[in-house]
Amino acid sequence: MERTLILLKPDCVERRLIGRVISRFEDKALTIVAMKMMQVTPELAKKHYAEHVEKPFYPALESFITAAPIVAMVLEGLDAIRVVREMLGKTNGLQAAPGTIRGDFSSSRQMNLVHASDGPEAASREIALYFQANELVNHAPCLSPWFRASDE
Ligand code: FUP
Repeated sequence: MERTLILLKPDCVERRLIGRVISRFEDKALTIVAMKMMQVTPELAKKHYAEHVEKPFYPALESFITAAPIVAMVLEGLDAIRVVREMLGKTNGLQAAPGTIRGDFSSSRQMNLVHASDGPEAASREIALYFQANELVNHAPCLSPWFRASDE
């Protein structure tokens, strides 16, 4: 099982797309193990986007990600990091394939609705940025036997 950090960004919250995006993850049998609504501070934004802080687009990115509440979530599932990234589609909504979340709802490079960790190291680092260990729930969903075989 893998865990990945998801942010429903300010554009997702303001456009009232929270429910529709979460439904896609539930439909795919990903398990929500943590979720909260919060406001990203400039300090947290700089930690989250540490690799981009020196880039020319960073000030605009920080303004955007701190402009309205977000919903932070941890999703769990087999191969969850790759599966969720593929569900989001390419970073730029104009290039994301139809059928992906960004491809269906975003027409922007910056306002691409959802963040998802891009690898295991990023997932561990990002989950720790947004959640305390005791905020992650451990449970075995009762429908699991109907989503995949026991040896998968
Ligand atoms: P992703 O891994 O898909 O979240 O994308 P990146 O790590 O490449 O970029 C992080 C965020 O910066 C993306 F959500 C989009 C945003 N961005 C801009 O706003 N302008 C740019 O020129 C490039 C990226």
